[in-house]
Amino acid sequence: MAQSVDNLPSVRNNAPATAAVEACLAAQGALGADLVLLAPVDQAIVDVNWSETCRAAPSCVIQPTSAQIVSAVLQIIWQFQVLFAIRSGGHSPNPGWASIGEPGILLDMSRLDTVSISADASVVSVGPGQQWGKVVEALSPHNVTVVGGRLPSLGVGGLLLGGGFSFFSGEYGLAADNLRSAEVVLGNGTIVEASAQVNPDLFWALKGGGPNFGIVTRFDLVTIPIQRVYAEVVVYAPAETHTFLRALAAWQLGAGASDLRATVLAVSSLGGTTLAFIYSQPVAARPDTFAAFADIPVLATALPPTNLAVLELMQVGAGQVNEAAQRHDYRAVSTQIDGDLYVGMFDFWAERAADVHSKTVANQSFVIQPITSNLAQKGLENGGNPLSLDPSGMSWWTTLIDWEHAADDDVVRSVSIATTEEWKKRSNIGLEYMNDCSRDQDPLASYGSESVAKVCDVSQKYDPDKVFQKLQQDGFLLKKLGVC
Ligand SMILES: Cc1cc2nc3c(=O)[nH]c(=O)nc-3n(C[C@H](O)[C@H](O)[C@H](O)COP(=O)(O)OP(=O)(O)OC[C@H]3O[C@@H](n4cnc5c(N)ncnc54)[C@H](O)[C@@H]3O)c2cc1C
Ligand SMILES: *[C@@H]1O[C@H](CO)[C@@H](O)[C@H](O)[C@H]1NC(C)=O
Ligand SMILES: *[C@@H]1O[C@H](CO)[C@@H](O)[C@H](O)[C@H]1NC(C)=O
Ligand SMILES: *[C@@H]1O[C@H](CO)[C@@H](O)[C@H](O)[C@H]1NC(C)=O
Ligand SMILES: CC(=O)N[C@H]1CO[C@H](CO)[C@@H](O)[C@@H]1O
Repeated sequence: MAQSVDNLPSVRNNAPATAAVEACLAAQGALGADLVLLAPVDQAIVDVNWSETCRAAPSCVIQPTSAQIVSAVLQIIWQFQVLFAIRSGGHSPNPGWASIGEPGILLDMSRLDTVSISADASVVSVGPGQQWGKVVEALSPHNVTVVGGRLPSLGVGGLLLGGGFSFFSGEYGLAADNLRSAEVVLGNGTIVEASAQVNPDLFWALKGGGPNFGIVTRFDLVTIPIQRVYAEVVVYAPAETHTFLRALAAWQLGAGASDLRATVLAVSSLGGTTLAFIYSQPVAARPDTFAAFADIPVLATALPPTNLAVLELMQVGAGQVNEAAQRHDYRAVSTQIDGDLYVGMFDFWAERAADVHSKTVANQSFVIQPITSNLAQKGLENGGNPLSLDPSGMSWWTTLIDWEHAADDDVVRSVSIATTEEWKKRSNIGLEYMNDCSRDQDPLASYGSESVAKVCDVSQKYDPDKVFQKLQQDGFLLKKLGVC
């Protein structure tokens, strides 16, 4: 790195736009035109993103095929002092997290897409640019799966670095808690391993600390012995929303806390609630464990009771989500489990969501994710993680918004912001789950001062030049906390 640092003064004299073009040309000279795509880049590559809010055309797109190439790219980025962004699956709806315009370099990880299964199928090594559907599909013939994303198109890299909430997290913990090791390219280009044995502080920090320490080029995940599961999806009318929310809390405090094979995925909107019952093994009929919901009248059945492969379950989920190209945002807050609280907050939100819908045709929805106390326990058993979760059960709430026009961005987001602020006042739990956080939220700060201090130490130790704070364009970055 000494050589690059020597180069800095002359580079700094250049206008930033010129530096980015020069960095792109230098990268292309070193790595070839196959891996370094100069502007104007093919629109299809620019547009790999989930939300239109993140469309941006960079000075060049670099598509590394190995950790060594990522290392070379980071050295060029440092030498030319150019802004960059890292994109794995591109599902972050936050503008500038996994997208960047000119002047800037987009590191598109999509060609780091290995899925390599150990001989006994106990560990799968995955490239960050792979999608969870492909990982699950490859594991299926071995009768195992992984704790990973709930939709096929979700990226591996971003989801794991934010923690990762799966259908199986109640039983097995966060996706990141099931990491055995990872390969990381540090800011100075050095390639290191991280595991409980090697660089254990870095390993701990990767399990929810976000993009603050290095670029992860390989994740080794422990597999879990699940292949087929029970699922059923019902729809409740809007008039049943309060009954449903109270039943959800009762279930979370009762059978849902002890029967760890059971989980639910519920999306409530002004149009009613879609609820999936999921059991992590095949069974003949809806298990009694879901009895808390038995008395709610069903308006429609979206998926009759069935046993299906994990990938098929993910595909059912994809059918429920609006994956079409338009603007999206989501927002996170955590609370205690409390039916009255859920009902009060739903009403607070619904009034505002209806108002904005009538003005902008934005669709908003309201999701409460059940977090078992076992989930926190699994994290501790596996060496802990930066989220430092309260060991009592809780709920991770998120509001999702789909809308069409940039001119509506502020008014549409204002509903979620107002709801989050109100919910935070009524909540006993400060955690904001990174993967569900919006651009102005501060998930790292919500992990608590002890965690933040450790995360700061890791950043200082592995990225002393602060490459990921200074040159990474945006993201849930430690520098925003102003404490390190
Ligand atoms: C429809 C939908 C469904 C979702 N469902 C779930 C769910 O079931 N469970 C859940 O936990 N979350 C879920 N999420 C949230 C999801 O985890 C985040 O959007 C996550 O960022 C997606 O990962 P990605 O690889 O696509 O991220 P990207 O958008 O590519 O990146 C996100 C962030 O991570 C950084 N990053 C990405 N890869 C790397 C890397 N290799 N090294 C360093 N930094 C990197 C990026 O720079 C960026 O800051 C969902 C999101 C959507 C849109
Ligand atoms: C997977 O399970 C099926 C059905 O039980 C069985 O026939 C098959 O041999 C199993 N495959 C492996 C690789 O264990
Ligand atoms: C909102 O939902 C309606 C009904 O499902 C749909 O027709 C419309 O396209 C959605 N609008 C947006 C912006 O997602
Ligand atoms: C890169 O940074 C790491 C972490 O600070 C350090 O251990 C390593 O020696 C550095 N490598 C070089 C070549 O400077
Ligand atoms: C791969 C993918 O979904 N790309 C989409 C990204 O967003 C743009 C604009 O919304 C769409 O046109 C792309 O299809």
